[in-house]
Amino acid sequence: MAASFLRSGLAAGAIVALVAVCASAAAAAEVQITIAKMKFSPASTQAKVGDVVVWKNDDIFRHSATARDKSFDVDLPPNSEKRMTITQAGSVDYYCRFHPAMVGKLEIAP
Ligand SMILES: [Cu+2]
Repeated sequence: MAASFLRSGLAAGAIVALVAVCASAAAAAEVQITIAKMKFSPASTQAKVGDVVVWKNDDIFRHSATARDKSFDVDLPPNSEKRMTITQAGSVDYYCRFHPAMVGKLEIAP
């Protein structure tokens, strides 16, 4: 009796969680990628088409976020911030044109 009550309670909870996930999937989100001390952070970012990437350069150096597949090339002067709307799904490796050892990855869901 107690066990079946618990089980139905869990099922109801799972349905509520599923609805919440679907609702959030429909809305575009902002994902921030910060450059500090010559590093992209986070190094790997998950996003989806329609989301906006906010590139933020906290360094005193000029950087760029340049896609290896050339799908984007964002110039980032010192202490600047730029917004980029994602229009295409895929896995995109990017780097900094000025410091090629600086690398990151965007995993974009459709
Ligand atoms: Cu750089």
